[in-house]
Amino acid sequence: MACALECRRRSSCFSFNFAVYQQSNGCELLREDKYTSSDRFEPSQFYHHYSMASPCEYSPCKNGATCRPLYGSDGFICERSPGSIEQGAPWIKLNKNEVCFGAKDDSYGNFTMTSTGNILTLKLVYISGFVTCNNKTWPYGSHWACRKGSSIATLVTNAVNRVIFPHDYQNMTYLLPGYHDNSSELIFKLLSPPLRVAAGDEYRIWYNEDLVNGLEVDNDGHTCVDVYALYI
Ligand SMILES: [Ca+2]
Ligand SMILES: [Ca+2]
Repeated sequence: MACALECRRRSSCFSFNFAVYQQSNGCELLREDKYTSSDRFEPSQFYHHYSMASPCEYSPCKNGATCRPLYGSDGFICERSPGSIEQGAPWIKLNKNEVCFGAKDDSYGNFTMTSTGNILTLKLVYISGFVTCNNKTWPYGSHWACRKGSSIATLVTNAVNRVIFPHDYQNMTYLLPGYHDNSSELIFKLLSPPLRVAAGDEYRIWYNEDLVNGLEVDNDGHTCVDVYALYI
């Protein structure tokens, strides 16, 4: 019906109300839906409420995370807290061979975007290896950080080494809620607005000290990963 088509055409429409009695003004397009405004979602005798179809109908999120629909890709994300992602779909794998990054001598790992569009976040899935910021200490090394128990030192930049993830990078290691130095994966916080990318664009995974040319002579190791993007 016309109201549904109108909502589908507009990226700002996430659901709509349709009047039960035609003497009122029919179609009301809404910028929110029952997932983003569940507190305001209540029965009405004057309107029927319609949502765009979404995987959130099937409650894919666990551990109390909130499901947010991604209508453009028929996907979803599970938010632990605003912007902090525990899970999402559909993840698009970007690399064919594993991507390895080192801790010194500008040994970043690179990958390219597979299609043009807007991405919300990236996921790095650990395969093998370790990195360390000090090879004199034992035991040393972790998947993503300086040493065991320290904050995350793994960054993603574009092809001219501007840091894209984390979005609030300040030339140092950082905390990523829900993840730690030896997590089996890292999902970066959501970008707002999403990042426009083109097929073939190069991006790089860097170790923080290697990017900023900090004290890297005593660094060591490589970490190898698979890289996934969440297109909106
Ligand atoms: Ca060092
Ligand atoms: Ca360097």
